[in-house]
Amino acid sequence: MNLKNKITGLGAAAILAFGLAACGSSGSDKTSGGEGKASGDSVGESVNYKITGIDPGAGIMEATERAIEDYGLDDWELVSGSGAAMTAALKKAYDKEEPIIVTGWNPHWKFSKYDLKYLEDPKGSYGGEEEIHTFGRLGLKEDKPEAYKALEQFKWTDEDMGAVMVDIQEGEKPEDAAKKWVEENRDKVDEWTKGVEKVDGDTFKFVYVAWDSTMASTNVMKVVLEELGYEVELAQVEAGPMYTAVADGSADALLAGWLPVTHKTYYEKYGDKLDDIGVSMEGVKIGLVVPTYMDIDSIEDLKE
Ligand code: PBE
Repeated sequence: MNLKNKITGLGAAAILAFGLAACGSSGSDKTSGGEGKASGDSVGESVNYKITGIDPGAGIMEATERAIEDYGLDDWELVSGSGAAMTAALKKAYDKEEPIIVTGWNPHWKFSKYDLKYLEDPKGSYGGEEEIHTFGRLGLKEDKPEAYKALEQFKWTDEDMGAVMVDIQEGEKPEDAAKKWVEENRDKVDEWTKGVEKVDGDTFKFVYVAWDSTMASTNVMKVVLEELGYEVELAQVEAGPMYTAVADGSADALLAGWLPVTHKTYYEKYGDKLDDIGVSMEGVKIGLVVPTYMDIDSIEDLKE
């Protein structure tokens, strides 16, 4: 344990090294792929008027439909899929230096692996800085006060979560990546569990969606609650069912409440049946993301 404590910060160093390595190789395909944007093509033509989205229930999909309206992108289509399909499409395009527009968010490992930029959003379709809220079922505080207190004290940074995400992306099992992070960041975990008594085999159920960011946070809190003596179950669902499960009490908590914009619709629908336990991260963001080799800066440029 002590030895592990000494290598705290390795995660951040790994991200940095990873990012640099990616930069070093990113130019290698410049001459071969390069269909990028033949001169004369509009951005729309170059990507077939497609924005590569994720799962239909994600808040970023709703925000993107709003952006398509706000910016009058009548010819454009938002293609749904999954977080994994989006990053696979991004990798494929990036390796050939071809144009692609994806729904993107921070924290996400893709920013340490590829050179990417957000398109400016002068109309504010995606809102601004967001927070990630932890939502519990009503009655959780009375039923499982120890877990509740740990969730209340759970707070970390983009960099913390990034370390877990990069390890998972590089092939570690989510639970192993989470365990490693917990062992290397005892000081932070101790803050979350400060004043929390251990329990003896009580159960706890998280619901989550397979978004890379949410898998990282959910697995880390699973490890933390297990160390406190809980038997923790993770149920992977779609975004809508994630909210209904906590609202109807069939799950104890979710860690992916992105507000004020991303999950506004879910919050309006289910907010009064949720306990807003706390904010685990500030300064997160959603938007449209493109590789920096693309010659556009703003969502407005998609109209041309
Ligand atoms: N995300 C990640 C989610 C929330 C967490 C931005 C992809 C979304 O609902 O859009």
